Amino acid sequence: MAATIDESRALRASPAHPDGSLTEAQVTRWRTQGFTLAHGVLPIDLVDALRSEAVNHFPKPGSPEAADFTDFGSAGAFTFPATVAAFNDVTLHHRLLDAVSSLLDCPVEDLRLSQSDLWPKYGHDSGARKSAIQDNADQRIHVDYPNHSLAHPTPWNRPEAVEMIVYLSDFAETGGATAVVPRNGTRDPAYRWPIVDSPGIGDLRYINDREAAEDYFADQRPELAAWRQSLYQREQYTAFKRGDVLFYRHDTWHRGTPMRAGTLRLVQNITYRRAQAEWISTLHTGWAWQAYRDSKYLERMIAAASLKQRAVLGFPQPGSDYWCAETLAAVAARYGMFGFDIAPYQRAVAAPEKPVV
Ligand SMILES: O=C(O)CCC(=O)C(=O)O
Ligand SMILES: [Fe+2]
Repeated sequence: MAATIDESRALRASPAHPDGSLTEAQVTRWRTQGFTLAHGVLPIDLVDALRSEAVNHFPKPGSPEAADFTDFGSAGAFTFPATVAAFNDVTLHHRLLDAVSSLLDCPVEDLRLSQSDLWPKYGHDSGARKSAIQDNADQRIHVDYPNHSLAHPTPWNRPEAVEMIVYLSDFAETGGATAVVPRNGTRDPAYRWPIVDSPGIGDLRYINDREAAEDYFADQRPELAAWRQSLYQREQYTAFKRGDVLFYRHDTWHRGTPMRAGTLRLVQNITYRRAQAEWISTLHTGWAWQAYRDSKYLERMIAAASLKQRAVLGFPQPGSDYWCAETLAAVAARYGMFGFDIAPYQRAVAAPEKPVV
C-alpha cells in the first residue's frame, strides 16, 4: 500500500466537536462499523510534545540502528507509566476518557486502562528484506482480542473495550496506513461468529506476515481461504494526520500495511476496558511497580491526577469500602507531600451517599 492509496478506499479523519468530544456520527460509526477516525480530540501541542520526545529517543530512520530495530512490540521507555510526562498526559487525557465513555456508554469511573505504549515502526525497502513470517510490515488481517483477552469479545452490541491508535506522524510522509474492514450490518459475512478464523487463534499458529499467514491458512482451513481474501478486498485505509485518533475494537478486522522506506512512523496504542471485564488483561507491568524511583514520578502523577484519572488506574474511588479513618490518614501520609488532596475521599466517608430505599 506504501504511501499512496486508492482514493476511493482512503479514510480521512472527521473533526470532533471544538471541545474535543466525539460527534454523534463518530460514535455511531464506531458502534456500527467498528471504528472511527477522528481529528481534534487531543490538543495538537501535546501531540507535538510527545512526538518530539519520541523522535529524539528512537534511532533516526535510515541509520544502521534503525535497520536493526525490531519494530514489533512496545517500546520500554514509552510504556505507561512513563517518565515522559506528555506520554502519560495523552494516556490519561480527559478528552480520551470522555470519548471512550461515550463510545461504551459507560461512566469514566467505570473504565480501566489496560494498554498504553508507543510503537515506532520503520519503513524498509521491501526488496532489501526477505519476508520473514513474523515480519510486521505487511500484516495479516486480524482482530486484536486474542492477546488482550483471556476470553472472546462479547456480542457486537455490548462492547467491553475501546482500542485507540494515536498517530504521531503523517501518512503523507510515512505511508503505513492502518487497513480496516467496516462492518456492514448485523449479517455481514466478514463479521461471522465466533471470531476464530485467523492465524494464532485456537490451534492455529501465530504468523504476522500477510503472505505467509494466508499460505498457512489456506493449508489449514482451505474452505475459508477465499473468505479471508474477501476481508482484504474490503479494506479501507487510514490517511492519517498527526494527532488523528483511530478508535476501534477488539473485534474489528484490521492490519498494519507497509510504510515508505527510510521513514519512521510513531503511534501510541491505548486501550480502555470496562472495569468488570477482568478477563481483558493489562498488557504491562502493574502501575505501582514504577514507585520508588528517585524522581518519584509515579507518586507525583498519582498526586496530581484527577479523581477520574485515578479511577481508571484502579485507585480506590470516593465512596469505596477501602476508605476509613485509618486509610484516609495513611494515604495522606504517603502522598500528602506531593500535594495529594485527600478531601474528596474524606467527604465521602463523612457523608456517605444515602442508600436508596
Ligand atoms: O500499525 C498499524 O497500523 C496496526 C498494527 C496492528 O494492528 C497490530 O500490530 O496489531
Ligand atoms: Fe492489530
